[in-house]
Amino acid sequence: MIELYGSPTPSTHTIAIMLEEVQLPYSIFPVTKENTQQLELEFLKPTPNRIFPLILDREGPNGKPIVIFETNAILLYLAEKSGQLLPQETHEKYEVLQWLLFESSKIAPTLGNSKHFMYHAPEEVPYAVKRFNNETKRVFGILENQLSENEFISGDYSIADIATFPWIREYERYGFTSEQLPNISAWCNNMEERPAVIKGTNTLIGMKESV
Ligand SMILES: N[C@@H](CCC(=O)N[C@@H](CS)C(=O)NCC(=O)O)C(=O)O
Repeated sequence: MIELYGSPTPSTHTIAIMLEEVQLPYSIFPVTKENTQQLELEFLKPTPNRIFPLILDREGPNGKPIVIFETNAILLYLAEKSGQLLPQETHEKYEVLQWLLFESSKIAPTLGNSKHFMYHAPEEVPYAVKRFNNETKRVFGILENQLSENEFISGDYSIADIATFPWIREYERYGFTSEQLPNISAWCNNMEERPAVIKGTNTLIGMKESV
């Protein structure tokens, strides 16, 4: 049984969707401001970064439990464990890996900062809003172009789609319309029809976003 710890952020949605796709049994443990101290005692000491999501697989490699943080490290672990959603062939595998790393190094930090300065910052910082909004526009442009000739981000449906979708499906929050992003919006519609995406997304509804 895999234990998923997190709150309803894009990254935790990614892991819930992946667990649904590969059909590994799991339970979700909501992380709240109130229970982080207890979690700290149980897990956070052995992990150098106090961030979520994280998973605990009690039946890890060689029967030994394993704790993993960083969304895309968790995706890679689950892809390897299940033998699904990451191609075996080297060219195809690295195509997927480059988009997976693009998600963690560019998409999530850019959109996360953009959202923060637009909606949550305690003071207005026009330069930061402009900088991250410009970069957000560039990120959406890259994906719109990539999806113009591809049904999925890289070859067949893969962990690159699962990592990217929970961020990109919120395109309206960044000021875009579906008419401006026809390829992204078609890809989002396609993703939203997948039973695992529906289930993985719904399973976090009602949970507090609290860390
Ligand atoms: N690169 C990390 C980012 C995770 C992250 O920033 N998590 C936030 C919630 S969205 C968090 O746990 N923040 C708590 C803290 O910083 O103490 C990943 O993809 O897992």
